[in-house]
Amino acid sequence: MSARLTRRGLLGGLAAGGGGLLLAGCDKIDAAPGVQRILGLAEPLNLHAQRLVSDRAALAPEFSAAEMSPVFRTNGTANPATPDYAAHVAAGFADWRLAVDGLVANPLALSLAQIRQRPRRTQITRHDCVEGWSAIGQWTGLPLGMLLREAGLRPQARYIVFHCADLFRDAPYYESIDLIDAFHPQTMLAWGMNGQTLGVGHGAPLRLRVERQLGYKQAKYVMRVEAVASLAGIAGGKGGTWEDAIGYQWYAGV
Ligand SMILES: Nc1nc2c(c(=O)[nH]1)N[C@H]1C(S)=C(S)[C@@H](COP(=O)(O)O)O[C@H]1N2
Ligand SMILES: [Mo]
Repeated sequence: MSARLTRRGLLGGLAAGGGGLLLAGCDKIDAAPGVQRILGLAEPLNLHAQRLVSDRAALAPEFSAAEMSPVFRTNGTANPATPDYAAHVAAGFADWRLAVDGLVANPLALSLAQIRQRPRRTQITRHDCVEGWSAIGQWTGLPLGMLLREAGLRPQARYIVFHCADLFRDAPYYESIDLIDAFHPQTMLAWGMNGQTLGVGHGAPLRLRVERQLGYKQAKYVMRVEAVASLAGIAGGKGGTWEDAIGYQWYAGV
């Protein structure tokens, strides 16, 4: 049975609750004689499930400096150009604050200087856009998990939503990820790119890097990080601007 389970099928079963997975197993072996037999079959299924869960924790490939793309194009918004954003650019983001709120014990409002003073991680990864281009670049930033631990997620929190400065069809661009990706060691709010301060084209002052997923998940111009229990009440309810607009997958694994 485990050999016939597709990745999607098993994850669906897990998402619906472990009970569904076990029940499916029990249905299959109902006729089999003896409890020994049931225990014997349950074990490989659990190992398989475990492997899929740890797969989500695997690192995205990292590259050497020599492999970096000479040109990393911009895509989507290259400048939010709202009066608010333009004022922040003019001031060098001196008065800008990142809001961390929603289902957190300690809401935060951090300056860019405070964010840059916190622990940082640097990684060289490949960005894959669904429109058919890729680029390898170096990102430096604050691991998102550290920020969330500082804010203290409430137990009801299940998703992290990123609210951006740019507008798409008059609504702010937004994206969201689950807590597995939020606490993944390579997931960060990047303020540096290719050894320089992150520029306007690539999402200044702060953009998400969630390295196991496609380009449109990499929210630029992040103004606010919100912890929520459900995505249903936010914008179109599908967890992101492109998910709402044209039905792109919410989980866009690469
Ligand atoms: N706020 C915001 N984030 C965004 C987008 C956007 O239009 N607005 N475009 C997305 C898409 S489709 C891609 S491929 C990447 C492009 O990032 P880059 O401009 O740094 O290459 O940003 C993603 N994040
Ligand atoms: Mo993209």
